[in-house]
Amino acid sequence: MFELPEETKAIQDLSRSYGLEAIVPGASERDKNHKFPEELVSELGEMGFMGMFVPEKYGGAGMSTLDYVVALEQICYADAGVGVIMSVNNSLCIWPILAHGTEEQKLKYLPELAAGKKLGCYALTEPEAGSDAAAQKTKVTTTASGYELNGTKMWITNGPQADICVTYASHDPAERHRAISAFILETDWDGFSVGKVEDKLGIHYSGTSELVYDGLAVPSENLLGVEKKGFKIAMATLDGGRIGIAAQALGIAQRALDLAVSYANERKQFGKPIATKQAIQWMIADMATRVEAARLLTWRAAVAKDAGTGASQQCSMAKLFASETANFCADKALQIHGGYGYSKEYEVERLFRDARITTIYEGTSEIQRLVIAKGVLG
Ligand code: COS
Repeated sequence: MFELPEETKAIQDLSRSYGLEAIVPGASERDKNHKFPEELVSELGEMGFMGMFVPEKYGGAGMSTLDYVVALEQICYADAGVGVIMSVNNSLCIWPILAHGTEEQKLKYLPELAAGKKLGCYALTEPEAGSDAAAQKTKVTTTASGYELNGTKMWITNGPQADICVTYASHDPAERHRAISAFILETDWDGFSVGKVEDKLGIHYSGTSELVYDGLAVPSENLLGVEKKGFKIAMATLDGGRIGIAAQALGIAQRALDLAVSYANERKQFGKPIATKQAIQWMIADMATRVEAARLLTWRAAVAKDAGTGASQQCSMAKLFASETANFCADKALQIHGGYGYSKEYEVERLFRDARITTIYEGTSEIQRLVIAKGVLG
């Protein structure tokens, strides 16, 4: 697929113009003051971008995964920190409720999440369960009215601000993935608290924190899916999340390329713009080629997900390649800017920091290679 459908192009235009007009201007300031962009999140909700593939019946925009990645790329082109807030809400909180929730759960939680009136997060990672996600130590016990959760999650994007949390806990850690259940939590319940808020290298104003469950009572109707089948929900959710991160990385990579091109055409050394030098041209050519390839992989994964054709491998390929491309392009863009690129006065410095997380969260590059190799080798 090389041409986007007309309706997807319209979403691309809308997200691009909104990103450039409303998001770009405050990006540097947000990076400095670490302030969560509440107003932007509300506006993204009003535009239908916080619940893009939620059907209209549940208050969403009823769009496709392709529409979602195209819009997310543009929002991240404007500012990847805003984009990840949108990505986590759509891919990691809304999607599992939509795919595995009961009708009551969908009616209760999706409309406000899709409207940007409530914010979602996804809490799987723990201090000792990072890449080894099945090593869950958060413990769930059954009670007369449902369940009780005890444990600590960490690196939770949107953790400090979230109202709704899709989380995971084990009935018996020795049973690894066979004993994990998924739950929908409301963060104002007794026994739920936000722990340490992380001070990060980049994407400063998207909150990242620990979440602590201390005798957290969860009613039985908030079990998501079937008891002890939560690990598959976690993995399938991450498949979709990885396409979102691919789109985020793509936005960063394209921005780095565009800034590098514009600087290379302006900056004169040895009496000519540096864009006339082959050393610079080769960097630009490599960046442009990788960006195009990353975009095609990302679009292909989105289409495969919509078609329900077991997209795990495509999602991992898109995430792996796009995130490595974001880092490559941010690095080269900084190099092309020379000393100026190392200064906070130039946007490429922020892109370099923001790009770094994309090869780590929602599965490291090493985990993506593992998933891809498993698909290839069988
Ligand atoms: N969709 C649905 N089910 C899946 C799946 C997917 N994408 N991937 C695996 N499963 C199922 C398997 O089919 C298997 O089911 P059965 O017991 O019925 O055979 C089960 O889940 C366990 O699979 P597997 O044995 O492959 O699990 P591992 O413990 O070896 O873990 C990896 C596999 C490493 C790929 C997984 O733990 C992972 O993705 N880790 C990274 C976690 C991550 O991305 N964390 C970031 C969190 S968000 S910041």
